[in-house]
Amino acid sequence: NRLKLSFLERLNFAKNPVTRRLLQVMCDKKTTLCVAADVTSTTDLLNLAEQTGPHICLFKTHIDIVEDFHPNFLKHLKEIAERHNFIIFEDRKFADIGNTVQLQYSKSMYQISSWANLVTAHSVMGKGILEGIQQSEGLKDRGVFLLAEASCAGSLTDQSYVDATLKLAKQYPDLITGIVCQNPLLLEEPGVIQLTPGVHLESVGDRLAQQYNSPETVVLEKGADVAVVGRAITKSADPAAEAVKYKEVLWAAYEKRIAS
Ligand code: 5IU
Repeated sequence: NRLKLSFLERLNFAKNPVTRRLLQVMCDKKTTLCVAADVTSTTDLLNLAEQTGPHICLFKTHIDIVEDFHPNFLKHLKEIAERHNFIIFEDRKFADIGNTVQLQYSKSMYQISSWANLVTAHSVMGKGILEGIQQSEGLKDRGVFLLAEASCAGSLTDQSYVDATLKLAKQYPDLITGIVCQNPLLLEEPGVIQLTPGVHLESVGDRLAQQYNSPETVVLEKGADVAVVGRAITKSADPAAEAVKYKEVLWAAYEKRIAS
């Protein structure tokens, strides 16, 4: 069962190249922290990447909330990612037919496929989305996190949706990096990563239905491999110090999990 294996042991099971790179980064930097960079200016994005970079494995963007986007900005982000050894992850949540997703992924001013090694996709539309991503132009090494469950209250996903999502993921082992979910589910494949958002040390939620668990809870009870932390870090007075705090609590919980 994946929950008892070390990330290094799991590396050999991973079929997707970005998953292998991610597991290697996690081991090398001793971090399972993904920062959710929900900020709206390129300056704030680059500052956050610079400050949290040494402590994260994934830098998760929502490029369509950036108000002053310019393609030149991506050069800077990629340079920071290389220097601090983290992976850029655009949380695009693709949810259209394959042909449209292909255009959204590789065209527009964002050209996501040219700079983000990882993206998210909804499973609701079936295999077309995954085929569309797989067959697009762009970076050779690419991976998809498929959404099975959400952290927010009132989400419409039920057990049959979750089961169907896992079944779909299993059909694309070369493309799927992981599943976004809130429970250990039936996800037993050691080569697939569980990504879990909704993590905060101090708060239990926000005013728009977001729900939080502690880092220990998501790793030890909910099965998270990588934890997504947004405002707990981005809104803090010292994002770097806060990232260190989350990294350490998360890593200690992971070590406890594989030792127990
Ligand atoms: N996110 C969630 N919950 C989900 C999914 C994605 O919070 O179920 I799927 C995203 C949204 C945001 C980040 O970019 O993760 C969490 O940010 P906060 O830690 O600030 O709530």
